[in-house]
Amino acid sequence: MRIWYQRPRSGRASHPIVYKSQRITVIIPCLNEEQGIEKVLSRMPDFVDQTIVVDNGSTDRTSDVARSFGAEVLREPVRGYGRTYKRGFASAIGDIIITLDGDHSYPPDAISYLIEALLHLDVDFLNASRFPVRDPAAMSFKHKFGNWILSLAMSILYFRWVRDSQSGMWVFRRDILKTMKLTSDSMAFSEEIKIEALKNSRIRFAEISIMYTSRLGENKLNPWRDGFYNLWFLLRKRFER
Ligand SMILES: Nc1nc2c(ncn2[C@@H]2O[C@H](COP(=O)(O)OP(=O)(O)OP(=O)(O)O)[C@@H](O)[C@H]2O)c(=O)[nH]1
Ligand SMILES: [Mg+2]
Repeated sequence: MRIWYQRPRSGRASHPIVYKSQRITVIIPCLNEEQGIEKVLSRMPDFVDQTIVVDNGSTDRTSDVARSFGAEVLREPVRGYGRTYKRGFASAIGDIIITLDGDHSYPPDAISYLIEALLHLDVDFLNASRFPVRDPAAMSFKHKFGNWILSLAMSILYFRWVRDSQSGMWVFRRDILKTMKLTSDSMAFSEEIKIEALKNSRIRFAEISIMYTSRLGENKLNPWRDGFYNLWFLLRKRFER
């Protein structure tokens, strides 16, 4: 049974919202994403119970913009993508958590479709794959190639085909977090959470494609440094005792 309540345009719901008996939390890490976060939050579906924006020491208006849309803003002063997620997870109350970047490259409109898929496929962790990338401006050839290498490496090391090991959009049941050992504070967090899901036989994992588009605002990723570090992290995690 689906029960939706209306909520004011900005601000959190004034009544409890239940999406097929599941409370929904969206977590968005942000480092100077004032442009992107405005677009992302303006497209946030009404059935989302809790929207957490983790501001990783932004010097622009990211936090103000997020607050104006009624999001819960958490400040994480120590830099790092993984660091922001650990901070966000600690405050999440939803039964289902959805993540996406604050740069408006992942589609908020896909949230309902992804939750439906999680419930319908009866899985615990659903990875939203950016591939095939249909928007030619969304990802350079170099990034596609790097992503392909990293996903191939993860697939070989963990004996499981993963199309997009670096996707930043995941939908999962919050209770699986307590079974995970999440150590990375950096961009490698994205592959680490998938590895923790994949290697646990009690966590059902699936992947589904979404539309990925070009980001708003400035690039922060350092493709060579982050790419090689992520490859090193994969190997270290696979062979650690
Ligand atoms: N790179 C980076 N991103 C961070 C950090 N903290 C929070 N973020 C946010 O994490 C999300 C992912 O980072 P992006 O820089 O978009 O990484 P990406 O999606 O791999 O790279 P792009 O193709 O440039 O979008 C964005 O919303 C960032 O604002 C950090 O320390 N470094
Ligand atoms: Mg991004």
